[in-house]
Amino acid sequence: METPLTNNIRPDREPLDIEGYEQAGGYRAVRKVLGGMAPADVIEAITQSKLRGRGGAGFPTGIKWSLVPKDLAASGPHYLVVNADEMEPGTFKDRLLLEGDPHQMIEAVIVAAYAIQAETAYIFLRGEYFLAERRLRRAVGEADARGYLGTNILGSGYDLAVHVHASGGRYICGEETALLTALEGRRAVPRAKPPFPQTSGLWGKPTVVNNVETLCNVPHIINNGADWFMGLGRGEDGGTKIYGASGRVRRPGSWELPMSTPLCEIIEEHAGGMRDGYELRGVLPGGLSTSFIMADDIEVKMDFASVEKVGSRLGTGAVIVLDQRTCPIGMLRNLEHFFAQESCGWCTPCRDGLPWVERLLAGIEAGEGEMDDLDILEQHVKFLGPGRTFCAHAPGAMAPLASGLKYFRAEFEQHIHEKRCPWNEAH
Ligand code: L3W
Repeated sequence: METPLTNNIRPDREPLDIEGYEQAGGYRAVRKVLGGMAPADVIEAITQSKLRGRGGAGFPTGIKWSLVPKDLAASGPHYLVVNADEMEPGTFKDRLLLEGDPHQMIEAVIVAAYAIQAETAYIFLRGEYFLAERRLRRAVGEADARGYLGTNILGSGYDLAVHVHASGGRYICGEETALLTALEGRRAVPRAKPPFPQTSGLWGKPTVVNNVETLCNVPHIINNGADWFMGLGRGEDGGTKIYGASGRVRRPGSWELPMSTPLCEIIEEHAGGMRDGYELRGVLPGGLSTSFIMADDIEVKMDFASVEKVGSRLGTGAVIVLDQRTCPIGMLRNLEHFFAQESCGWCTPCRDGLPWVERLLAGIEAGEGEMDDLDILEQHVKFLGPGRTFCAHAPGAMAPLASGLKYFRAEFEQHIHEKRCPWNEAH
């Protein structure tokens, strides 16, 4: 069945060119900030708004910016890097923002770069986002020609150059320190944290790395204020969130909704519910590297704290739905294949552990597993978990597995005892 992809961020409704963007009120935040706000005032406004990172981790944006050293002469130059390397499976929120409203991105970059006193900014873009790249490059050129970029922007004395960099195309490039290493032209392996990029980032200099969606909130907070932003949410976290839904729902898509919109509302109202003949068993709430939430918790509010309370993470807010006609072991094998393939190979637990996990799952799915395999999988959950590897890649891969071993124990055992995949014939 054809399922039209839906979203309420419509590229055909937003102005792509600078004239249209300005007519719609665009670049007002740049004028306001460069017309009389000190960098510290901008950081304060973002801190007050309680904006939290929308890339998956939810770190407070104002705090991140405030960790950049203030004495530019001693610590400079500073850099702003937009993490637009959107490769989390099921996630396509940033693509919509970049393709649909490129000048909003450029305006956000100018405000954020000014706040942290950076005179160079990079947009590190997923290599396959060809349309976004074209539109961003055009927007940078238009902004430059209009005096929003370059030297002495709008007569303020502030200079900024923005570069669009297309990624070579590995998932690990989205990990912020690997991204910086890639941008420096080296093999994309993560770096140890601390030091965090805010003090030692690109070429060892203070650098802020922010996700696309996070930054796109910034001009609106500057224009409308922190209270307005806080009031947009339906819970403790302010603002909106671009949620998504994929799987056997009627209308897969992405929607900008108030932060804390309940999961059931996203699925029932926006994604149109499950397709005929399919029932929802559980979801991965925010991309692959989150833990399963089962149907019992379908009313959870989709914000950072509420999702943690039911044992998962908000992540990217891109909900991947598991239905009763899909083998959960097959789903886990498929997603661990992705993680194994995308390991950068730098640290041993991740490089060797993930392919081993994939092999065990493939064996169980094929009816060749043994009960001991479940213990070995549990051991991997421990040995590849938080604190055991160089970055969050392998721990991210273990989140769906750990919760899968908990919630789908009966299905694992059924595969092993019956020596076959029950889904192959029954569903
Ligand atoms: C200063 C501290 N800064 C943390 C900063 C840090 C970073 C941000 C978040 O991974 C997850 C990952 C993916 N002093 C700090 C500090 N920071 N502590 O805050 O840091 P962290 O380490 O919590 O997370 P991370 O390494 O950035 C993010 C998961 O998100 N994910 C993937 C999303 C993928 C996309 C995409 O493709 N667009 O968004 C989804 O869940 O697995 O676990 O800036 O420097 N003490």
